[in-house]
Amino acid sequence: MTRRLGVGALLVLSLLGGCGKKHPAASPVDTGPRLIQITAAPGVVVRQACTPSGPELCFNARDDNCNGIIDEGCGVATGLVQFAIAWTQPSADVDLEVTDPNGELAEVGRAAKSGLVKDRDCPGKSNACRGQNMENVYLEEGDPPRGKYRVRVRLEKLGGDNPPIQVMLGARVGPKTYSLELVLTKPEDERVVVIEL
Ligand SMILES: [Ca+2]
Ligand SMILES: [Ca+2]
Repeated sequence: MTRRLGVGALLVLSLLGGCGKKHPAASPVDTGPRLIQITAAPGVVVRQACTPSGPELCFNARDDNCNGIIDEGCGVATGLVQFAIAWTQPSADVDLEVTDPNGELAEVGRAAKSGLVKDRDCPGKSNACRGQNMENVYLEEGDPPRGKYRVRVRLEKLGGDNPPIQVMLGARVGPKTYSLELVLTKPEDERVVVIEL
């Protein structure tokens, strides 16, 4: 814990210019969560700059209109921290597993101590997601713990669909969104992304 705080402080200092002098206190609007860095497995395409592609589309885990919110107006819950995945094959079972800086896994139906909760598990029993496969983990309330969020995207089973499975991973940190793309080719294939704030 001490080491993590130390590294975070160093990075923040370097972002501020790293001269080691005292800086004026940040204004209250600047105290929300901010991205420090994204560390992705090889093959994961990371887009840190949002490029608007038109009106917001539902259930694609993208901030299409770059307003800082993923899939707004679609009944998808969001918070100051959010991770979402989407894929188009109806039967493939892809899992989003997010572990917060405390080492706790966000699960459906139970908020972690950090406030992180998962609210969709697709394709779900009896086709509950109706072919709109999206999994969503978000901060229900409060200020998110700073540190490393480990995001694992894993292909559980193909369910009769043909590989490869292209997965869009969207991340929201405070007022900004980030887009990542990855490809899973066989069952138990997985990619890990670490998002530090
Ligand atoms: Ca949006
Ligand atoms: Ca969208």
